[in-house]
Amino acid sequence: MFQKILIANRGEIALRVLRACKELGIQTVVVHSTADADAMHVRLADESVCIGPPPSRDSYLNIHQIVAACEITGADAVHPGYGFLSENAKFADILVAHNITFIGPSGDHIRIMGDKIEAKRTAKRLGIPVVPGSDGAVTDEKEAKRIAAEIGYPVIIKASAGGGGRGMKVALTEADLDIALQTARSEAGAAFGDDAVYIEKYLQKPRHIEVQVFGDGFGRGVHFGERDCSLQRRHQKVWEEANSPALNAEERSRIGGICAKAIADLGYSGAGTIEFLYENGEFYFIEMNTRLQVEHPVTEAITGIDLVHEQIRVASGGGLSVRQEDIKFNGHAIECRINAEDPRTFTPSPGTITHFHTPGGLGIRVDSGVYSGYKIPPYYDSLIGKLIVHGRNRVECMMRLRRALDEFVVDGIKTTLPLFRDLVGNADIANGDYDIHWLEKYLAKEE
Ligand code: MV4
Repeated sequence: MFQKILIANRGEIALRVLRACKELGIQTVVVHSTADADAMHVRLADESVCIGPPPSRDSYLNIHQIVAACEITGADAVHPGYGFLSENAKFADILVAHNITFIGPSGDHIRIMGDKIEAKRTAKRLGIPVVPGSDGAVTDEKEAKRIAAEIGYPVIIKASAGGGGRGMKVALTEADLDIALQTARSEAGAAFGDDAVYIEKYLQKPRHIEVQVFGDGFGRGVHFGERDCSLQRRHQKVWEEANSPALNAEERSRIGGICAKAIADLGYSGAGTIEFLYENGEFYFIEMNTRLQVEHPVTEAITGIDLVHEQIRVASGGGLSVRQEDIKFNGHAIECRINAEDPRTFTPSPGTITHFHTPGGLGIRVDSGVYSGYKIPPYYDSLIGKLIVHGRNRVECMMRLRRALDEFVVDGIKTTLPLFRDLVGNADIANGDYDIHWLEKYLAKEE
């Protein structure tokens, strides 16, 4: 097991990883920018190293500074959290070259999944169902037309270096295709320095359902069920739940089994998330994330398994603490992302939190790095906390969520709490009847 882990992140996820390290008896080091000297992760860690000025590229993204912080403190492993360097293959490789363990998959697996064409090709080879479309990159307009005619309109053109919704263009008919292809390629070239694009059938009303997987580092793979992340705005998830209200146990076990086998065959190590669009009872792979995700606590709530413990165990060579048959799905969990933002426009609202009071009681978890008197710096993302609620079933979970939202107090700044108080009273949400466009339509109506 590791002696000392360096946490290369900030905010609630840095605290989340700190807690796991403390439980495992592992010493902790955090890094921080000058803007985060008063942050909770700095206060709770055994040691801290200031690695640079506020902008992320000079601090939390500065590989040399982070490697130096490892050398100075004698850390033998790095947990990257999510965002920042968590899916940076070069960072993973550099750590390995310095004899420091990256708590995550190999640089090569990160690289494959970061290239969306390569990721899709790999998924298909491993038996994961993918969205019908081109076999690889498409450059030629004639070829694009041939593929589009074959799969049928509408089609979507995506950047291979994109992901998370960046660099996509929809063509409703053949008349739109040339322009869509040209714009997608030139935008991809400008944004990512790589103009490779691919074509897919455009699914019009899917849900976003993702499967939590783990490779144990010894060629075995397991799944921890799925999360439904359809409630999002501009590709930012707002509300996530497990299980998906759209799936039954048979569908869960079928898609989970396919993913677990793929992870085993790939020889993948650590936590991963395989993202699907789900429409008319079918799953279509879109991307794989090679990190722990923001919404991992809903999976922890229904499985009772600490996913950060598992990440650390696997990275240290100790394998997983559970086999597939030990993983049971109990009840229902919902996560609300509390952002320091206007609840309608989502404009960031940094500043001082004058009063912060979190809800409690059975089935309630709050993961947050803020406190009363904390001043939110304007340099980073606006997530200030996550409310995760668990119940024996979805109805109980929703009742408990409504009550928890009533107890939650965040004064001094605007937050997305009022949006969640509206959503828990909405009939479609109560019925689990929503797709990836539901929230944006709802917000447009409420203007
Ligand atoms: C799609 C799609 C429809 N059809 N692909 C957006 C984020 C990126 N991960 C993939 N995305 C989409 N890919 C096909 N073939 C619709 C989206 C999409 C979306 C996906 C998941 C969650 C929210 C979304 C919002 C708009 C579009």
